[in-house]
Order: sequence, then C-alpha cells, then structure tokens
Amino acid sequence: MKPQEMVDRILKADRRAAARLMTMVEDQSELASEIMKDIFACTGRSMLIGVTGAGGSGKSSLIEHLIGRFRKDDKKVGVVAVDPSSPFSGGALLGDRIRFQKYSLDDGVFIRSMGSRGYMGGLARASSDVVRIMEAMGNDVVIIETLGAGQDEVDIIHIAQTCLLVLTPGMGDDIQAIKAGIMEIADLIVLNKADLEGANSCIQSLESAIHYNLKKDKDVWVPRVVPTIASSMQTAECEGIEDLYQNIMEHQAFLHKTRRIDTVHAKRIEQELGLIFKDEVEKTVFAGLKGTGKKREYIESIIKGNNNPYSVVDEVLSTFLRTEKLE
Ligand SMILES: Nc1nc2c(ncn2[C@@H]2O[C@H](COP(=O)(O)OP(=O)(O)O)[C@@H](O)[C@H]2O)c(=O)[nH]1
Ligand SMILES: [Mg+2]
Repeated sequence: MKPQEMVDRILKADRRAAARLMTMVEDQSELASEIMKDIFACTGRSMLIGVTGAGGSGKSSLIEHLIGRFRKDDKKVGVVAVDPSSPFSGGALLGDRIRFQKYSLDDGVFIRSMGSRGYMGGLARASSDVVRIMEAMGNDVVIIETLGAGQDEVDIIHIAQTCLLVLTPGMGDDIQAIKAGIMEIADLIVLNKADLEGANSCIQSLESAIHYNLKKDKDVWVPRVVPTIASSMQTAECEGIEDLYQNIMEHQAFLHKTRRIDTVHAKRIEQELGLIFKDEVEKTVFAGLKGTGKKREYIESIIKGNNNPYSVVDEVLSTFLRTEKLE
C-alpha cells in the first residue's frame, strides 16, 4: 500500500489500513511519521475518555458496557487498551478477547490492545499515536484503558478529556489513590463491584475525601463518585452504567461550556510534543553517534572515571542542538 493510499483509506475508516499504520507506529517505521503528518489535520475532534485503575478493578467490563451505550447513540467508538503488565504475552488478554468479541462484527467499534510487546519509542508515544489514528478513522469517542500506575500510563492518561478512576471496595486502594494524588486527575471516581461488602462505607469515605480536598473556586468541576456493577454480560443487568454515561456527558458539557476544553486540548498537545521530542531527540543523537565509535569512547571514559553521564549528555547535546533558544 502506498502512503497516500493508506492516508485515504484510513480517513475512510478502512480498518485494515488503520491496523497496519498502528503496527508501523509501534515498530517506529520512518514512514509512520510521514503518514501521521498527513492524517493529523483530521484528528482532534473526538471525545477522549481515560479509564484507569488497578488490574482486576473492572475497567474492561465497564468499557464493554460503555461501548454498548455509545452505540445506542450511533456513536463510533475506538478503544485503546494499554497494559504494559503483559509485555510479552503476545496479544490481548483472553478475558478481554471474549468480552469484546460481541463487537467483532460491529463496524462502529475498533479495539486495539497495546503492551503485548516492547515498543522502541515507548508505550505512551505509540499509544498516543494510536489514539490519533482512531480519531482520523472518524471515531466519535475514543476510550483509553490503562493500569493506574507507571509513568507511561500517567503520560497517556493526560491525553484524555474525561478521566475515570476505577476503584473497588476494600483493599484500601481508595486511600492509596488519594495518597498518590490520582484523585486530582480523576473527573469521575467509579466505585465498581458495588455488589461487594463495604461498598457503602467506601463511597462515603471517597466522598468525604473529595470534599476535604475541594478547592473553593467557582466554576470548578467537583469529582463525583459513581457506584457500578459491571460483571454481567448483559448491560441491562448491570447497575450504574447509565448513570456513569450521564456523568461522562455532563463532564463533557462542563468542559465545553466553560471553554476548559481549550486547556485540555493544549495540555494534550504539550504532552504529545514531549513524547515525540524525547523519542526523536534520542533517536537523532544515537543515529548521529552510530559508526563514529564515540559512544564506546564515552562509555569507557565514564568507566575509567574521567567523565560522567551528565557531562557526556551536555557535550553531545551542545553538538546536536547548536542554538540554545529558538528565535
Ligand atoms: N463482583 C463483581 N465482579 C466484577 C464487577 N465488574 C467486573 N467484575 C469482574 O472482575 C474481574 C476483572 O474485570 P476486568 O474488567 O477484566 O478488570 P480490568 O483488569 O480492570 O480490566 C472479571 O472477572 C469481572 O467479571 C462487578 O461489578 N462486581
Ligand atoms: Mg482490562
């Protein structure tokens, strides 16, 4: 497939072309960046929902039901499942595969699992590109599932507009989350497995934690606690899904009404620039050193005690980045 043909096909929501570009992005092919440049203008208009929380908290189950709810509105939905805990498992988790199978024949749903292998430029970089590809395909909603720990995941969750933190009763992870400051990025706190013991007291302690940390500004979004039960295969038998959906829509409406969505967009781009810069600078520098024998020399001089990594990086960067500041 020629690059231009690939661009055209992706913009027409061709699934094969999209999947191919996603693989190219993961493999860091040179061509991928060129195609990303061409599709970029057709991205940035989707609703981006981040779903984060510990493994087993019910993120995939909730997403399965949310997909169904968005499909009822005839919205096209993309899901990017980022799970670096299974780097070499060679594919999506079995449970997810079964769970999402019911959408395998639905053209309005596109699911991509990331983290099934190592990524050259980092998982966050690849994932953020995959989100852009999903947008270029015309998905109205893109849901990003990540485990609630690790730098890659924090990086990728910053791309989302509405961030859901999924907690479960017991295990004290509510307290953990508050400590870790995750609450600050959560717009909605989903207390899933509300069928389990201790759910009510958990909801109460979360709500008092929210109000304790509340900033008194006007026009500020106050995170809400939404209890759910996502274990049934049938959405109608689950509890709280409609409520969760309504809260997501209210948060989106809030972002647009207060124009806070502009800040969210700017933050996303800042995040992406950081990810791409980090990756490209490293690539450029190492490509420049390749074959010169310099890298070996630096390493040896550090081992011998004549140099240190900080000075080496300073020296190399001053060669590669000649100007200190952009005019
Ligand atoms: N009791 C109970 N179990 C649930 C609920 N939601 C999901 N589960 C189960 O919890 C397990 C992990 O769910 P999964 O969606 O894969 O979690 P993830 O790792 O966060 O994506 C599965 O066995 C689900 O069936 C719930 O509301 N109540
Ligand atoms: Mg999952």
